[in-house]
Amino acid sequence: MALQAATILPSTLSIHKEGKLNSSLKETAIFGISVSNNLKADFNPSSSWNKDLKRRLTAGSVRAQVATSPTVNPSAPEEKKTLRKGNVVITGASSGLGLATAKAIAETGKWHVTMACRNFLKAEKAAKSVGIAKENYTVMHLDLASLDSVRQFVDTFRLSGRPLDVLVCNAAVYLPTAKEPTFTAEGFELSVGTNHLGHFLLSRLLLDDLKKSDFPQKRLIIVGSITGNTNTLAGNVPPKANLGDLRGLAGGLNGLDTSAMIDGGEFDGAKAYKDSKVCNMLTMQEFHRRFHEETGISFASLYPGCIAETGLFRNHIPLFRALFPPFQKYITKGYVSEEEAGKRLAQVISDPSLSKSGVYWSWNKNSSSFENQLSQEASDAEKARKLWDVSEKLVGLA
Ligand code: LMG
Ligand code: NDP
Ligand code: PMR
Repeated sequence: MALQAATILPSTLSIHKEGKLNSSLKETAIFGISVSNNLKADFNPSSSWNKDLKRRLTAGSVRAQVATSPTVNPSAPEEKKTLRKGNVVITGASSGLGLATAKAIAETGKWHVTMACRNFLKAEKAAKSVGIAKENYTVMHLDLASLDSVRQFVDTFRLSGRPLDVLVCNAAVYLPTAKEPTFTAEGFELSVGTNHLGHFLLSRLLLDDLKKSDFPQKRLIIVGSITGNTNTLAGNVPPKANLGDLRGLAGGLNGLDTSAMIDGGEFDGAKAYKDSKVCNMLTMQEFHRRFHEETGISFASLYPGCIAETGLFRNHIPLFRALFPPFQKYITKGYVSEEEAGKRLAQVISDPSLSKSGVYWSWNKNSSSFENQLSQEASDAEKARKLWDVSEKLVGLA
């Protein structure tokens, strides 16, 4: 531990001296709420909901359901956009950021949240404990550490008949004290397998569903982090993220005939997590390049702030868990509460002013959002393309 401290401190202090973290970045103010979302209609789970909606719209019977918006003229084409709740799927909504986001977005009354979770009971209890109204959420089973489970989730979601308007890839595991790698059902190292590969397959499969949605603002959000970005102080705390030439990933991350690490190096749980976050941010940009223009879907990533008390740190040593929150609150001042972080992610889901595609959002001390810059590696287009190709093969899409 003393050695660890000795290796961390000099590098963090020298980075700090550069003192230019995020300072040159453009800020974007947060504006009000969605106009089109003001309209409310109950969800109709028939597969022909879309046609039904249009029929009711033209018949004018929709007026009965839109008491909150008396100015609507159903025959005006621009008002035809949305007369129903938005539907968002959030992975890992059973704790931390995912749960806080589910609560924040459900509370608007304009969204139905599908909580895609590996522990059904835990998720149900969590939703109840934070007071999400029954009609505003559904728990559906999803274990990202199994590609079969990902495919099953997609099938179940489709059977539900719900449209998909926004997908949030939020779930993650962090194994900082693991000495040996552990693996997903398909034998991929667990952190990259869960955080990146599971989400990669999920979002590739659900892209079709997003395309079909008639919602005015369709989004695919993949949660990133500052610790994967080596252009920041936090990203320079060892071990640093580095995907190298992806040789370990190309070999299947199985720890047998190839390394369990993306870059082919020795296993390091903290590095595997940070590498997985780089993959998340690269994947978002590759989606943007391939699909934004064609589909109109907005692709985004974000760093919501340091939510130092979530379950993410459950595998860290007790001393770390005790000191990390005060360290972030009083020394780095990077701390945010789960509630605040949930509101931030909820903005990326639904705020019209955060609809730009290809953006990595962050928030400043006044909680104003801005378009942040990614590190060189996390914005490397060639690496993103290669990551996409290798990941496609691993999850059986190519
Ligand atoms: C490591 O453990 C794992 O071993 C490794 O495998 C990997 O998982 C890695 O990145 C993940 O984590 C974490 C270990 C690293 O952290 C701890 O064990 C936390 C306990 C540290 C105990 C030190 C007590 C010192 C008291 C300081 C009081 C402030 C609270 C500090 C909380 C630190 C939490 C991160 O070990 C360290 O991180 C070493 C930390 C060394 C103390 C740092 C003191 C803060 C200095 C901040 C400098 C910022 C610049 C300010 C400049 C001011 C100049 C005057
Ligand atoms: P939590 O541990 O509280 O939440 C993680 C969620 O992921 C949990 O709901 C967990 O389920 C779920 N999960 C883990 N493995 C799987 C799996 N195999 N299948 C399905 N779900 C799974 O952590 P946070 O809320 O902090 O993390 C949420 C996101 O925020 C992550 O992407 C993380 O990288 C990111 N982030 C967090 C920061 C922080 O400071 N905490 C900072 C920056 C980014 P279960 O409840 O069953 O364990
Ligand atoms: Mg970090 C501005 C400084 C800052 C911020 C915003 C974070 C965020 N961290 C900062 C600085 C430092 N951290 C410094 C100076 C140190 C050395 C003392 C430090 C240490 C540290 C550790 C040991 N920090 C950590 C750890 C973890 O185990 C966490 C981690 O890396 O998980 C991968 C972590 C984090 N610091 C953050 C954030 C957001 C994390 C949580 C991980 C994440 O979600 O990406």
